[in-house]
Amino acid sequence: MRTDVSLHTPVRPPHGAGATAAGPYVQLIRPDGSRVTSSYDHWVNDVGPDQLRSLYEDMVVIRRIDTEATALQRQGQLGLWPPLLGQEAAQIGSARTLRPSDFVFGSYRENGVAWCRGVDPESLMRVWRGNAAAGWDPYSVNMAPTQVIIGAQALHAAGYGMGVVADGTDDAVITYFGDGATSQGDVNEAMVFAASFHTPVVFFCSNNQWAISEPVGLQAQVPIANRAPGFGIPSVRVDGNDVLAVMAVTREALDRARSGEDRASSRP
Ligand SMILES: Cc1ncc(C[n+]2csc(CCOP(=O)(O)OP(=O)(O)O)c2C)c(N)n1
Ligand SMILES: [Mg+2]
Repeated sequence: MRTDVSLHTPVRPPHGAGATAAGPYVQLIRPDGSRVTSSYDHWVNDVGPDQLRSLYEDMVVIRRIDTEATALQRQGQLGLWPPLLGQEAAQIGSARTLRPSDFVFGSYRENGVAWCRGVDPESLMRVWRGNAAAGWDPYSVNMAPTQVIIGAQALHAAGYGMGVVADGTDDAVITYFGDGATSQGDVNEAMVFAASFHTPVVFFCSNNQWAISEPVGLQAQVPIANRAPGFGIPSVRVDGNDVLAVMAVTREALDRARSGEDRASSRP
């Protein structure tokens, strides 16, 4: 299958390395900074000290931008700002695996991803000040504008993925959405289409444990990553505080998406 779900847990897992009450997850760096040996190591063998420093720099920069924008919102300079505090590693680790020709469909919270695509800080805030319908030109950075309709961007990704198949390129598509969004019809419909048409779409669920005031446990009786296999989409849970682990699982998912291995296969 050419689609994937990455579920990450930005809230520090409470039950020790490698597992929470909801089951196992991928982790390459423990909270104390020590390295965990994992079957995912080969996906990040090439990541040396320079790239690790660069990933850290990205996370520091977007936290600074996020802090400033949150302050501007509190001062009334922005009408709204969706903070990404705690989701830095998930956004940077995944976005830094993408090629420029890949296409991103994010929610309203993927400002760190947009930063990695080359969007400047002022442009990240334009929409939230009410100055523009889109903060950036989607085709100059290959990332769709901010999406506030919960889950709608997953459908756009599935459609774009069908276009990639028609074009016959090895580009990949990634769509980001929250834990709450997985209960929306749009996300479920997107997975049906993405799986049925063998599209190169990676579904990245940023599980920050809450959909406004609703905890994830109210809407999901199983780990959210377990929903994907029901659509025929392989899935993995990963520690969203671990930039290296997020990079590893996203590389694996993108590689599967690009490979085209399912395109020639017969359908049921
Ligand atoms: C279709 C739709 N329904 C309801 C809302 C109102 N709404 C805004 S944010 C949000 C919660 C989304 O939670 P989640 O998907 O977990 O994303 P998070 O904000 O945690 O990143 C809701 C219901 C909306 N924007 N769009
Ligand atoms: Mg959420």
